[in-house]
Amino acid sequence: MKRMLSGIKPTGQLHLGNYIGALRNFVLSQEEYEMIAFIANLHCITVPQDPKELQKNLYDCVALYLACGLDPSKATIFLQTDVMEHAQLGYILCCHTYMGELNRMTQFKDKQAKGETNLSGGLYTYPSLMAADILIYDPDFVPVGEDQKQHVELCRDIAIRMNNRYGELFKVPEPLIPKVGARIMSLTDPDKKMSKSDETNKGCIYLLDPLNVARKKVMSAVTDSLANVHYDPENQPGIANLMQIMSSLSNDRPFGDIEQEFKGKGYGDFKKAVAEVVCNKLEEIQTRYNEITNSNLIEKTLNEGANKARAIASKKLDLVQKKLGMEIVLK
Ligand code: ATP
Ligand code: LTN
Repeated sequence: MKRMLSGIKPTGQLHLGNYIGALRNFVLSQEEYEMIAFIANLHCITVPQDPKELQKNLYDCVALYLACGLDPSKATIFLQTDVMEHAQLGYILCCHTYMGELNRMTQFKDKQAKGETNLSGGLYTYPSLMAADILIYDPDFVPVGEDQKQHVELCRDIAIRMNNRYGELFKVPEPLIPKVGARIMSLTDPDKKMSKSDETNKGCIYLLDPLNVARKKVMSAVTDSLANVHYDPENQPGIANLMQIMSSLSNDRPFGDIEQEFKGKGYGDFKKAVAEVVCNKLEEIQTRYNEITNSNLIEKTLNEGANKARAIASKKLDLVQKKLGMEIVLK
């Protein structure tokens, strides 16, 4: 069985972009692949966090993994900090990553360009830790949204470099980017990606938003004056974004089919239909979330997940350290 691995940072509340671009695909993949899904709680402290808020986000993130349909009997679900091998391999990979490569990573460059001061060393070297998260499990595929493609490509380069230098160490994984929904845009500014760090909160639909709030956000989404429900991301980015949301949440319904249904109808009718699809999905997720938070499923899932993950990760770390000559091999 082919293996898949991915993670999400609990830096804030999970939103519809995280669901459509990543989480939904983890859930679909668990049927066909051996799915490993972790919570990247080391990555989130690369920027300052309020400890109380982080704790709440962390808990919700695990609960939402399960509420969105990840099944602990099929997928391995765990916290990054429960498998310490990630950080150790992260350091080793950091020593095999060039500063020139890290300088090219857009996530760091964007923050620097915005003039943000006191950026941490952890933020700078984060792609090496992400490479370790992946390579320590030898996955075949890494399902992520568009913004993470560059990091998975760097991970491949590090794997190839180390395989060439030390002999076969790592499988070289492929990023898996969904055809529709890899970059869900903000509802208030369809040129910007839907993001946890949305200052107004109006452009971002959180998975735990009350349904009336989510409905209002969709109804106020920025569109255009062309009055035509047509898939044209360049000239009608707002409408294209709503079509992507509708399509992904209704079993990848074809755009042509959506265009046909709303031919000659106003944007009001279209938005109402999108809001309906979004609210139905949120309601399903939130009902399950409430059941999970009232059970002991989270603790059990994380304990079992960490044990399974540790067994794989410790073998790989051992192999890497041996191949690099870092361990004493008794004669
Ligand atoms: P944010 O920018 O919203 O804080 P992020 O991309 O920095 O989020 P994560 O929350 O860890 O970090 O992302 C988890 C997964 O969700 C990644 O695979 C990422 O590519 C995907 N993702 C994040 N935002 C979107 C979006 N707007 N559309 C599609 N996929 C997304
Ligand atoms: N960098 C990712 C989260 C992440 C990840 C990973 C994704 C950390 N480690 C390994 C896939 C595989 C993000 O910011 N979204």
